[in-house]
Amino acid sequence: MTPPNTVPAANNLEAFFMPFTANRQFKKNPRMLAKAKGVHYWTPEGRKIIDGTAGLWCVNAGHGREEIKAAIAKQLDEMDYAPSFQMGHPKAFELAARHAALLPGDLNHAFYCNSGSEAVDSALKIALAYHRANGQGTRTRFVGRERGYHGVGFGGISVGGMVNNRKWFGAMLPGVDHLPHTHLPQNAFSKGQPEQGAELADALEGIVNLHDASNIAAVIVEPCAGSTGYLPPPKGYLERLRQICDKHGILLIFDEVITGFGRLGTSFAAEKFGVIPDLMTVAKGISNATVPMGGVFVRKHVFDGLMNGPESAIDLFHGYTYSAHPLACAAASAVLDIYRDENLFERSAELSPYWEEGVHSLKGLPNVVDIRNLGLAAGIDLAPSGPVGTRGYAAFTKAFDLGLMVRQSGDAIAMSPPLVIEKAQIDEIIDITAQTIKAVA
Ligand code: PXG
Repeated sequence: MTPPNTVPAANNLEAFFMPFTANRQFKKNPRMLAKAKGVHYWTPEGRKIIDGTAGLWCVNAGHGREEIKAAIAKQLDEMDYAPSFQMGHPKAFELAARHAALLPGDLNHAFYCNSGSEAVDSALKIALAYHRANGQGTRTRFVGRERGYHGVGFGGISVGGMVNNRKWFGAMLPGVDHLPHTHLPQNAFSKGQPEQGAELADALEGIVNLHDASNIAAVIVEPCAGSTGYLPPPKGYLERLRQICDKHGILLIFDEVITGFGRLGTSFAAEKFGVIPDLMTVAKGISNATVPMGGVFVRKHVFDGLMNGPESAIDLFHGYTYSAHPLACAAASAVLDIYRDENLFERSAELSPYWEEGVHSLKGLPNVVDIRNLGLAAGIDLAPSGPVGTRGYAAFTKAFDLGLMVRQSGDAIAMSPPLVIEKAQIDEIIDITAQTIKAVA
């Protein structure tokens, strides 16, 4: 008898329950990717697609990097897996020291996990534990922001601000408030950071007045919101948020899952804006998406605050089987070499003006109602053509047909190419985007 797992099923798309996908629609007309190298994907039929989004904002150093492949293979030969609970392996400590050296300010301790969602839930838990360990156990509330995306764990959707990611799932964390989002119509077509809106941070004072600071643990924001169409922070906004948090002893968490590792032309958004959060969540570019990895970077006072108990007591009752997985650590270390040796963060900064000029050249095309950019990423809002997302989806599929990968969020499209992109390839992305926008008019 043939064992069931040897039955060929190469063309059966049914069994895979696809995430964040219209499963039935996709399976009728699939968009498959079979190969990737540099800034390109290829479909199984051999059609070449330029990767305008670095996968899902994660392949910052480009696809198929031999150095990362070699590092993972070497690690796999030496040791496939080692636990990180009450024991360790050298690569984890080496990686954490390298991250600490790269991070701004005194963000000098690294907790590792496997995704951005885990990073966010870990950061929220570290914030709670920190306050409790410091005699402020009443600080249990969180503040997120409308249009924020912090992954899909229950913590992340509770502080997140995307209605579709929340409305299906009923019970969430109790005690969460949201700041207003920063997407203001008067800032339309701003190049880089918009002028208006720093005062939106003051809404935090209102939340403090409502609950009292003694009940609030932390505020979490993306320094530049990614998933809801790319929303750069208004000038002065993050600085003001930092000030208000300091005034009230509230921890500030920057979710840098997208902005970390070079997207804004600096190591992290914290460096770009000169605003140091108490905790920072990362994923994606940390391993160039080769092996899943996420992390929470914490400042000295937060780490020290959790070291108050007896030396023999576990400091934080939290962690994952795959925290600091050796393959992820090997990959992440090799990625840091590439970022350094190829100056990719500087490269991202140098290319940003060219990118800015390119994306803003799309102004005036049919239905383009806003264009935003910062670093090597951009969001373009299209006027709706019916139910929300209809034109956005049409643009996403049209771009794919024309050989370009973009991301869609409602009727916005977002782009974030690998940092190794060449100017001529930026031209190609802009050209196909223009054709796409005209085609969906
Ligand atoms: N925080 C932020 C800021 C993110 O952008 C997560 C947390 C969650 O990471 P994981 O690894 O759990 O997915 C993210 C993820 C898109 C898109 O198209 C964005 C993400 C994921 C998938 C698609 O905008 N961001």
